[in-house]
Amino acid sequence: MDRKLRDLAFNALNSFSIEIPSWGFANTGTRFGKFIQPAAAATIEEKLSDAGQVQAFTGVCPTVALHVEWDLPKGLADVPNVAAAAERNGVRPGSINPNLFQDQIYKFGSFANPEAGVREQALRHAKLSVDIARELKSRDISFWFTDGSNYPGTANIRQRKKLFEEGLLRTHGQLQSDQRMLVEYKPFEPAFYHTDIADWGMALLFARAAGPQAKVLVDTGHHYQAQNIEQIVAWLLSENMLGGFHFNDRRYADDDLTLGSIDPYQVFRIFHEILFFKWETGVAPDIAFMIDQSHNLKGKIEAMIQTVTMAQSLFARAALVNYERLSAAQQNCDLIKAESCLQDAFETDVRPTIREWRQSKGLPADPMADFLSSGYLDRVSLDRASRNMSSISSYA
Ligand code: RM4
Ligand code: MN
Ligand code: MN
Repeated sequence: MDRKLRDLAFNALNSFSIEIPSWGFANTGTRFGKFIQPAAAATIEEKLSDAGQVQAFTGVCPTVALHVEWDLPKGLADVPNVAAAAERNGVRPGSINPNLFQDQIYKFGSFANPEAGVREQALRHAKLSVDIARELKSRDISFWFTDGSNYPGTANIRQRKKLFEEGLLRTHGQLQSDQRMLVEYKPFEPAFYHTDIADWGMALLFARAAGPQAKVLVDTGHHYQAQNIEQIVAWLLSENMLGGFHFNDRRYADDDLTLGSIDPYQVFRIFHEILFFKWETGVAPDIAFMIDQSHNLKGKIEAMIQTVTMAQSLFARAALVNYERLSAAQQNCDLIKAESCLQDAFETDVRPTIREWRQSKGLPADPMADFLSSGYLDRVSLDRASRNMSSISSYA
């Protein structure tokens, strides 16, 4: 790789970090069952310890996303322990994820539940999530709602839209000036007829209605098969409404597979839109890169290291696009030249450069190999195996 490309890749790598989710280290499964892994984390201490390993070996995951119900079941009372455990393990609490879907009362929705009492409880949980975020010094509160219905005619869609506007507006009013509300969308599952926040347009309208600190969160697995995700990204960037990502790969639905395992070019195109925007406008957009994956069969920490290193590689490659050349080719409608700007960058082998970058930061050149030979997995498997085998009930 020539000097200029190497510098571009180094700059990109210097600016890149990605948040990992606590729930990615726990035993997870499908609605048909769960395969237990001896090394999976069950407590928040264990999840943060595993996340600390990913950070120690890759150096680009300083923060961990937390799910209130699973990681802070006692609410604010859990904050000191979580903060201390994060510090002990060399990571910081990241985005705070309310859980407005698991409690029995949410059978017919949370913010849009027809019953006022349930809506109040949901709003109290949203407020608690904002308070937890403040105490943990986390900026982003990331809202994903399962609200929707399973059969035509069973829900008043317009009324529910209004209830969401009210709930989000009220929750936005509780944010500190430096906090952000991220609104995530998903077309279906668990609701199978209509979902109240089904796509990026709905999330955008809700975020606008909520207030200036609300932005849209794009989970790459939350789209229909043929949807052009990078176009959504480009539109949200141009509207200054792109708040963050939940990255994962998919083949069929919300599969939560390892990033880049199915379609690395898709992820590359998303990174390209972001970097192209930055080059063209001179503005570095404030976007939280986060992973939202659930590795049911692969080892959790290994899958996370695989994800993080793939994300780094795709981001570095996206930074190699020759924007001057691309802009000129687009302007001249030179299709072959324009397209090849993306393809040339995508096909560049950045692996030696990434190894060099890691060594320059005192990180292992091959994080996976070093992690696997560190003995950590054997140690935690021994500690956790018997408990894991006898507890197959909790989701995370
Ligand atoms: C959902 C969605 C949320 C995540 C949960 C666990 O499908 O992606 O972001 O918190 O899964
Ligand atoms: Mn998500
Ligand atoms: Mn999802």
